Amino acid sequence: MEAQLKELQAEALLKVEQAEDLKALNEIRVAYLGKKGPITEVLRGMGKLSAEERPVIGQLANDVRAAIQEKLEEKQERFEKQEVEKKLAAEQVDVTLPGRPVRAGNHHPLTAVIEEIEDLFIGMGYQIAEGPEVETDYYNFEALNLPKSHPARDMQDSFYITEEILLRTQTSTVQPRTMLKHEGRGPVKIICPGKVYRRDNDDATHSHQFMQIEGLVVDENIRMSDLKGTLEVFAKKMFGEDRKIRLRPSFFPFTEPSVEIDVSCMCGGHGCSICKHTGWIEILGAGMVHPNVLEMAGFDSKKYTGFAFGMGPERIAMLKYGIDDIRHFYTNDIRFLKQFKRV
Ligand code: 2U9
Repeated sequence: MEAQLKELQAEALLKVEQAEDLKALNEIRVAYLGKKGPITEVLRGMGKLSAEERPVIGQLANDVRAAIQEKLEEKQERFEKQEVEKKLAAEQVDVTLPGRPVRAGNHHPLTAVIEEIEDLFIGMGYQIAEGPEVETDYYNFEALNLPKSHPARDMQDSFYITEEILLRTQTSTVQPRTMLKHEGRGPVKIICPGKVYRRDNDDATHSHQFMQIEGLVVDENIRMSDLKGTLEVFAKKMFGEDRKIRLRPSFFPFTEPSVEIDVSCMCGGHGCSICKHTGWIEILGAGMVHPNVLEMAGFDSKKYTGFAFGMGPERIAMLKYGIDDIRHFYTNDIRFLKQFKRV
C-alpha cells in the first residue's frame, strides 16, 4: 500500500508538470483528490490493515494528498499570473499618443442673442416673466384690447386647439397675467421672452414658430420719453454706440400712441441692400399701454401709465450677424451653428 501511494504521487506530480492550462489542472485535481479518486480508495481499504500499519499509511496518504495539492496550487498560480501578463500586454496603452480632439459645444446663436438682450434689460432693473405657450383666447386677445369682433384679430392666423384655447401668437399674454399678480400696484418692470406660433408658410423671413421678447413698464408718471430713452440705450448696446434710433407712428390695439422704431444702418445712410437704401432698419414695435389694457389688468389708468415694446430676436440676430434666412435657426445644421462661438 505504501508503494502504491508513492507511485500515485509520482504519477500525479508528473501529470501536473505536463499540464498546459487551468482546465487540465482541474481535471487532475478531480481525478486524484476527488471523492472517487485513488487516494480515497486507498484510505477506504485501511480497515484491513493492522493497528501498527494504520497510522503510518494514514500519515503517508495525507502527505501524498498535501504534496499533490501543493504542486497543483503552485502551477495554478503560475498559469493565473501568465494570464494576467498576457492580458496586460494586449491592453497596453501608449500614453504618449496625442489625444483625439473633442469638439466643445457652443450656445445656439438665437440663445446667445436672447441672453444678451435679457442681460441688458436685467442691467436696467427689469425682471424676466414667463407664461404658458398654450393660452386662452382671453389672454391672447381679449385682455390686449382685441375683443371678439375686433378686425385686428384677422391680422394673425392662429393655431387653435379649441374655440377658446390656442398656441399663443405673442408673448403679450404674459404681461396681463403678471399685472394681475401685482393687484393694481406698480411698479411693473418686466421682459417676456418666449416661443410664439402663427399659421405662416415658412420661408426666408417667416417661420410658423419663432421667438419674441416683449417688455412692459407700468408705474406713476411713465412717459413716452422713458420709452424712447430705454430703447435708444438698447439699440446702442446691441448694435453699436454710434447708432441712432427714430420713431415712426404706427398702430397696435394694446398701445396708444403706437410707434415703430428704426435703428440707423451701419452703412451710415449711404445706401446698402440691408436698409434698402433708406439708411434705417426697423427693429421694434412699441407704444404707451392702452388705458383699456391697464384697467382690464386691475390698474387705475388715471394714476398709472406705462410703455411696452416688442421685438423678434431672430430678426435682431439676423441683422447683428448678417444671417439671410430665418430657417437657419431651426434646421440645426452644425456647419451653421459652429460659427457662433461666444468669447
Ligand atoms: C400689454 C401691453 C402692451 C407689447 C408690444 C409690440 C409693440 C410689437 C411685435 C411685433 C412683431 C414683436 O417682432 S414682433 O414679433 N410686437 O411690435 N409689442 S408693443 O405691448 C404690450 C403687451 C402687453 C399688456
